Amino acid sequence: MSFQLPDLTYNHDALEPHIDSKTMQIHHSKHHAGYTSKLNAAIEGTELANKSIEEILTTLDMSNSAVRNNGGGYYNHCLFWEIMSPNSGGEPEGSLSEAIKKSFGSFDEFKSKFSAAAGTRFGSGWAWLCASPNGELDICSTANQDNPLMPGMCGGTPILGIDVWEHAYYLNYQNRRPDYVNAFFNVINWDVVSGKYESAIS
Ligand code: MN3
Repeated sequence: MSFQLPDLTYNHDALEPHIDSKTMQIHHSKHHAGYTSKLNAAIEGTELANKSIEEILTTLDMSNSAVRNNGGGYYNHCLFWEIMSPNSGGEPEGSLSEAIKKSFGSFDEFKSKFSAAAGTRFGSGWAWLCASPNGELDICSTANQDNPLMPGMCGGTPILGIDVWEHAYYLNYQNRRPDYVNAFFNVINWDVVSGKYESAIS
């Protein structure tokens, strides 16, 4: 079995002006495709070849840098494409909205903390919103292509993540990472994130 690069469910230009078409095209068809093929090469013929990506990451030998970097890159980008869509943004509803209020005080407070995590990650990495089985939410960030599923990371199930590698925003935003993070909030598909929250706590 090998991992496949997932198709985007929207066009490359669908997230404009927040994320530009050229960035989406290169990010998906070059970067994510590269992680996918390198992950497949790294697990071929090993005991990892028949495992799900979640199993691979939660039981990862962190010294296996090929699987750590490319398995993380594969999983992280799959989640990233999924939690964005055109005509979205705004705020979540229902139980996720309640959980955000309970864990952070308000949506604005959550946005501020998440943006700070994304803005202060030095170099390349990701910021995450994670859910614990008891319903609590937490924000963290990871370096490179690490993620919360890996041993020793911040823990919980990632339900929202933002890629803050320069390849995710540099064509349009150059050094202005905070502007990119702010724009990201206009393309978050909260229905998808809410679905991930429900799955993580049930
Ligand atoms: Mn990326």
